[in-house]
Amino acid sequence: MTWFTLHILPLLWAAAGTSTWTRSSCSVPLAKQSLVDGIQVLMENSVTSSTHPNPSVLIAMNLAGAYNVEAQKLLTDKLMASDTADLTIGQLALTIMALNSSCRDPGNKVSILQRQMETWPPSNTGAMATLALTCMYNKIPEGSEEGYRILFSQVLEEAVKNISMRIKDNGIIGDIYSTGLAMQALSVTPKQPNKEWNCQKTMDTILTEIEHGKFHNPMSIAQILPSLKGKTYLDVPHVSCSPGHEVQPTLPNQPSPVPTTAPNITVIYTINNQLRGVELFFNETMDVSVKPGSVLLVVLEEAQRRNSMFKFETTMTSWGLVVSSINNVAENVQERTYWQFLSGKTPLNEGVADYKPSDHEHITANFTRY
Ligand code: B12
Repeated sequence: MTWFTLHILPLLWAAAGTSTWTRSSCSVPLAKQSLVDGIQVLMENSVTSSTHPNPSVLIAMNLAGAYNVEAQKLLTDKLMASDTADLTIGQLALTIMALNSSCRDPGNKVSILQRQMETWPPSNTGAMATLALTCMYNKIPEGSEEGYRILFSQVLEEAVKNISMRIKDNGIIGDIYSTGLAMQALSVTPKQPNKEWNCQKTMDTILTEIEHGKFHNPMSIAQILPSLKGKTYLDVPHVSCSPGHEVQPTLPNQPSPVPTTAPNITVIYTINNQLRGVELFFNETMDVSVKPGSVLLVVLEEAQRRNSMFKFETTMTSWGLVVSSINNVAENVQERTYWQFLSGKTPLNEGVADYKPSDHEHITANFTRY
């Protein structure tokens, strides 16, 4: 995605700029506040000493005002200690931003990032790019060469146009998991969206999705929470780090899942590779029986258990487990190949550890390019 942003944003963010259009304002209604508290607590409690430190979670926690101070400290310390050699350029940029949001000095991480950026081919689309461009646009000093401002203005306009095209009638921008960052972008950009944007409608639809349990993955929460709190990544330099209001909200008890005696469901699972090497072409299908409510990962495990051709490998990322290889055919960043998951012909909008297939659903893992 927007590597561009992820790198320059931590270096160049600035105070929110002057707006040249009237944006619609929005906020979480009081009656729905507990929903937002609920997902924040869920996100904060995902931070443990054994989990991989996620900088986006720390940024969200600090922008929202952390409840769990221990988790905040643990995450800050882990990110502080992280070895830059283990991080991609985007992860390094997010780590620097996260440390800044905790009022910690990222030290030599910034110069390492700067050096990496010199040989990094930027691609600049999407919400993060809009945030970074806005940040830089707001920093262009008065009296600097006009061409510079015009250039930024044009690129920003293009980026905002791309986001505007994705605004749906129910307020969702792209899909529910891209809406958080898109909201941030539209709420700071000096450029008017090409399509009218009703922020409250977006917020209300997202709150309904939260009510339906669609935001349980900590990373999905980290990307939506700032917008629900009226914050954006451009607010990071203004975060106050003095101890404050860390009182955990009292939340209604979550109903614990009742053990089910319902019969198993059948998921039709296909693995398909038509991309790599003649000897590796395959298209295999298996009916897999699992407990109702199982996530797709359980289907994959059961398929692997029954037939070695369905063997797969996973890699841990900020969003959780990615299926990186099936039947010895592995994703490859240089070749831009990956295993895409579909239900019927529709790509899934969640990963295998979150998506719950229904009875007789046909899931395909298709090796393809992005
Ligand atoms: C780029 C991207 C991809 C690329 C990543 C390859 C690469 N080297 O760049 C590709 C095309 C491979 C990809 C695949 C998928 N993606 Co994707 N992806 C993104 C995107 C646009 C940016 C991620 C990024 O670069 N972050 C910045 C870097 C610095 O952070 P990072 O943590 O190092 O990034 C890594 C993870 O994000 C990981 N990743 C990317 N997508 C996904 C999806 C899942 C489920 C997991 C666990 C990890 C993961 O790959 C990145 C590079 O290693 C995000 C959008 C977003 N809002 O985050 C969607 C996003 C994370 N992807 C999403 C989805 C659904 C998928 C797929 C499941 C789609 C599908 N139908 O198959 C698959 C994964 C399938 C699998 N094999 O397990 C959703 C996740 C929503 C959710 N609730 O889980 C997002 C939020 C898009 C959206 N709005 O719907 N993705």
